Amino acid sequence: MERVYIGLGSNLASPAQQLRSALAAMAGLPHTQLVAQSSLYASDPLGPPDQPRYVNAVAALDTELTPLALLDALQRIELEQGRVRKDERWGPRTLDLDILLFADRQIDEPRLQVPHYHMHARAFVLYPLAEIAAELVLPDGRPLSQLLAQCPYVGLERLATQA
Ligand code: ROI
Repeated sequence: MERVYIGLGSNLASPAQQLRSALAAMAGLPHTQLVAQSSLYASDPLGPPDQPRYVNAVAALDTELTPLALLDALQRIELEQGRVRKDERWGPRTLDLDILLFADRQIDEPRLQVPHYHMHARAFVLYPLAEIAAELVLPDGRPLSQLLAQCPYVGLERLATQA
């Protein structure tokens, strides 16, 4: 089993419900256990500002799937929940499931880069992640606490509703 962290995001079609459905779907993946989930957070959109606020969360899975098999499974969940890939860069989306970390692996393949390129400076990733893995150290040796210290808690709001 390897510990994997998944970033969840949505800003269309009942975002909180999208995340709840995705968490349930991930919990049902073969050879995989959902071991922790953060609170849901409302977050200001990164990218074009003329789109709704996002709801974000992070989940921890233990899995025996390979990274690409897990990626396939997550993309299937995105599609099953109605995701349509649009051309607009950084536009709104019904559901994003990103592999943030896969144990301490560093993966650089055309379909998959891990750690996720943009996780290091995104409050809507780092703060939910810290909720479920405060002591985490990234594959390059940087502690999560160091990334948090450099990433202000701005545009982010922890929601009372539980995932
Ligand atoms: N902005 C926020 N706040 N949350 C996201 O999950 C998110 N995802 C994206 C882009 C469009 C970059 N902006 C986001 O893919």
